[in-house]
Amino acid sequence: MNLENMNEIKAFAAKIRIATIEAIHAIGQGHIGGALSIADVLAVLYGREMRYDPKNPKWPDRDKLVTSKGHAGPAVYGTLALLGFFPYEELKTMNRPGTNLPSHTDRNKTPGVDMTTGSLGQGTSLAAGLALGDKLKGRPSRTFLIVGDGESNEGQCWEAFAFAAAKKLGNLVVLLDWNKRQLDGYTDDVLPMGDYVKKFEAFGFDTVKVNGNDVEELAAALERTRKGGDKPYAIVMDTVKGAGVPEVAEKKMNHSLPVNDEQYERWTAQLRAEAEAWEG
Ligand SMILES: Cc1ncc(C[n+]2csc(CCOP(=O)(O)OP(=O)(O)O)c2C)c(N)n1
Repeated sequence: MNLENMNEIKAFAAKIRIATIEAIHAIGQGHIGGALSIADVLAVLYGREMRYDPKNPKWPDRDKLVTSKGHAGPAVYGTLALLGFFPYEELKTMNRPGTNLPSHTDRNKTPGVDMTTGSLGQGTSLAAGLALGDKLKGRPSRTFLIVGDGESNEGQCWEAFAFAAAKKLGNLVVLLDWNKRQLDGYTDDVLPMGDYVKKFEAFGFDTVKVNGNDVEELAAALERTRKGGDKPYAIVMDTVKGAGVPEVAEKKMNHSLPVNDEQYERWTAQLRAEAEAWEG
């Protein structure tokens, strides 16, 4: 996809949210908050930033996405279905016996998923390994790593970040989903992490903070990372858990919620109207 027009990317983000709700509604409940918060970055990544081929998901020179907060699978699946990696109807099988779409992302099951994740923290090391491997092989590929703020409580993340800086992985972009909430409350109550920008800078990253639900800001920040170089990049995304569906965003505990038929109809109708408005 090559969406240069921001309105098209906003429409794509609305469609990713619809597809996310589609998958969660079909099984009745799911990780909706942290899936919706990354819909905008997924729209920018797959809409204009990443190189990939839905017909050849294992193309070695593709860019890779590691969704280390693997429970955000519904948003990743929604994106990949919209791009034609697998049929859209398959979204309705998510988390059911025999599905190719388990609740957490799995590279052995889903075309387009580049890394298996779900045990928080581990995806950060895996992404650093992917980026190092591509660098050693001289590939043009870049690796994009989405990490949750609750997830960043895991010590393994910071070991991986130190490693990425030491190995000069300018082909690695960490996207921290700073949505302030985790499974059981606010990240600042569970284990406050302080100033992420200062932390990443201290770890040797080229760092910027953006509104992570604003596709223009995300696109500009991601464009800057194209130059590669000797430093890995960190984009601290100030987001809202549940962004795009006010009823979800307003609920304090919105990590995993049921979605009933009435909510499904109302939320997707609203998002469809938004997508149509952006598409003019
Ligand atoms: C190692 C590990 N511990 C605990 C869990 C259970 N768990 C799943 S999601 C989650 C909260 C994650 O919070 P955050 O990274 O902020 O994700 P978001 O709020 O963006 O969904 C927890 C504790 C897990 N998947 N892995």
